Amino acid sequence: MTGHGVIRRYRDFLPVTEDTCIISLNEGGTPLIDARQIVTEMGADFNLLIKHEGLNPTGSFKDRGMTLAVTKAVERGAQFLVCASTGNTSASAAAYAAASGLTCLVLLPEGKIASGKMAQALIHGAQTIEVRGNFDEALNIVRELGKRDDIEVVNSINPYRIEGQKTGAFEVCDTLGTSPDMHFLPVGNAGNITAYWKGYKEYFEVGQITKTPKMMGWQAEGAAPIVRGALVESPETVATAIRIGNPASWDRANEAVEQSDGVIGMVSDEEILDAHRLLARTAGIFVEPASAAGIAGLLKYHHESGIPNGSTVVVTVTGHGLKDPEIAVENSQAKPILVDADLESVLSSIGLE
Ligand code: AN7
Repeated sequence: MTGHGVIRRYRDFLPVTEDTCIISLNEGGTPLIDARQIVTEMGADFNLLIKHEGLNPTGSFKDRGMTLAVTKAVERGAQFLVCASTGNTSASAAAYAAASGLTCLVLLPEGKIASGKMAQALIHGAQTIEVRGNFDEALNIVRELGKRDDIEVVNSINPYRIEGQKTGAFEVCDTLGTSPDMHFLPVGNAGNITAYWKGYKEYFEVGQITKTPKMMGWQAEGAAPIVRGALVESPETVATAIRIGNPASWDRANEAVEQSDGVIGMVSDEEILDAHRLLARTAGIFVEPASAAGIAGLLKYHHESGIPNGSTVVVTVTGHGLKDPEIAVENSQAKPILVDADLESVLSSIGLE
């Protein structure tokens, strides 16, 4: 491994040359955190490791693909970066655009972006447009904009996004020294499940690993087109990041699941919020609701089908909890206690004398 960021680290697997000017914010290198407390809580017996992608520079996994998409946009001389987003792609695009000097335009579904993500688009100076419609409608407009030569679309319909994101799988294998048995993750536009599976397959082909994991993808019940096998016109879920009714990588998500002998399932908002709280309370890991869908899927799958004892299971949590502070305050089901500024008041407020 040489240098920082996923392009330098994995350049042999990526479409760059010695002359490529790399736009990086030192993304990647995120930890794989042992979360055995959750396994104990489940009454199960397997190895659980959480790949905390919220610890990327803009707080989500999107940075892995954005570094390459923006690097390649600069290389070919594009002037504008454009994306539709439920919030994290736009946050990442805005930051990498700022670092590269390109102009960024983001199209967001009105009123459905977590406040932290909106703050990111605005502070990085992206032209921020709210569309009276949902993500799928915004993406359709972006596809049209992408027909112009001066515009680079940086949604995951841009193949470089998937290429960059596959480095998540490389890192998991490099850290474990092998492939996990199962890999759980949330599914929205289905770019990440596509990317992880591509990464595992490439590592298998070069002999870096001798087996590949079952890919276990999870959608929210109100936005589960792949599970239902039908487009969802008006997707709804508390996990706004995965509020998507017509995923761009739909077919490739199905392929990943079929080829890996995995599963694509769905979880309710209640299950997502329970997992969001569980992860924070039991493992000390704070994620946004969409990221908790993978954990909710893990609990559901174990309950219904059982995870074999001794398996190694990785769950990618995709975005940081601070992206969506309002949901966290609400879902904590707790409130601060207000007291007078003296010792007795503090002690008595927690039942001590
Ligand atoms: C935290 O930012 O689609 O299945 O526009 O932000 O690869 O789409 C975000 C998706 C999971 C789903 N977790 O990943 C966007 C966007 C978080 C996310 C997903 C998203 P994909």
